[in-house]
Amino acid sequence: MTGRDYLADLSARARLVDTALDRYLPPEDAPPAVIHRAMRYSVFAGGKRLRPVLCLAACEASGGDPADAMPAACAFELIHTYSLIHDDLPAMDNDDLRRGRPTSHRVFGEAIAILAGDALLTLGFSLLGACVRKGAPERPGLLSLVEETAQACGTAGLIGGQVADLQAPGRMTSLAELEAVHRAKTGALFRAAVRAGALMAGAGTDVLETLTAFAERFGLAFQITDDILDIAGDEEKLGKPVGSDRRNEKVTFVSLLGLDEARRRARIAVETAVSALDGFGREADFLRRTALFVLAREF
Ligand code: GRG
Repeated sequence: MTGRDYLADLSARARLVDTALDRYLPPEDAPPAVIHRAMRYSVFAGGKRLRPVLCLAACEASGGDPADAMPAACAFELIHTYSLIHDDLPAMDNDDLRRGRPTSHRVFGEAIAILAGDALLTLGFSLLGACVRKGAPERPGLLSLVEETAQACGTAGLIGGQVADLQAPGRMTSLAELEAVHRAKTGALFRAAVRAGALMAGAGTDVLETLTAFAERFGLAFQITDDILDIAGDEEKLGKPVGSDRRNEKVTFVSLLGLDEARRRARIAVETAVSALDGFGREADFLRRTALFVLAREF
């Protein structure tokens, strides 16, 4: 399968996610309309939908029906979009462009942008709660879904990583420190999304652990390539300005290791992620191909 075939497959899966997101988000004209417009503006501004498609693919790899995992998959996209809106705020990165469009606070003002992020996070957890209510009687492993996802979003995950990043933009000097920040800031949500897909399929401990190992290496590879794209990427394809890490004096995998070594580490992380899936057959092909896509991605 060529890279172009993979992109067509990714985009078909992303379209299914978009259709479901459209169903779960309140209509734009439902009062109070401005918040619903803001939520939809950021969710439908584009985005690769990697977290939801990984959630669905993990469900498929675990022998489940991906359609069952769709509400959980959408929850991860909503939570991810919340984190992007808040990350762009003047009090955080103060960015003007996201997903090729003006950021939420530039269009709706800061107060509505904050509330739109909050509302997406809340809606995400509401969808996860519904998954547990419906699925847990048959799949008791699902009982941990909300708790696990809350941990991935909290001070040991997204928020903790963001705080460390804000406090120490130029102070992190070791690779171990940088990896720990990104395990929390970027990796935790990928990990939780993949585990959620497996839990929705009723996966046992072995499958869950294997997919967790995949997700952790995937998350690392994704962050390294994100740092590489910030130096060597194309602004138009990325939908945001390049060079912002250097301008903000951020320590990145590229600033610590150089471009060649960062590329080598990304390749190793992807190879390790793919080998974690050795015990799976064709049902894990989309996970494997998504890991390979991360190495080649231009956006
Ligand atoms: C809780 C405010 C708050 C922040 C949490 C996730 C995060 C920390 C901030 C978002 C900004 C950022 C650069 C995060 C690193 C992860 C990352 C590379 C996000 C971009 O993910 P993609 O490329 O985005 O999947 P699309 O737009 O394709 O969905």
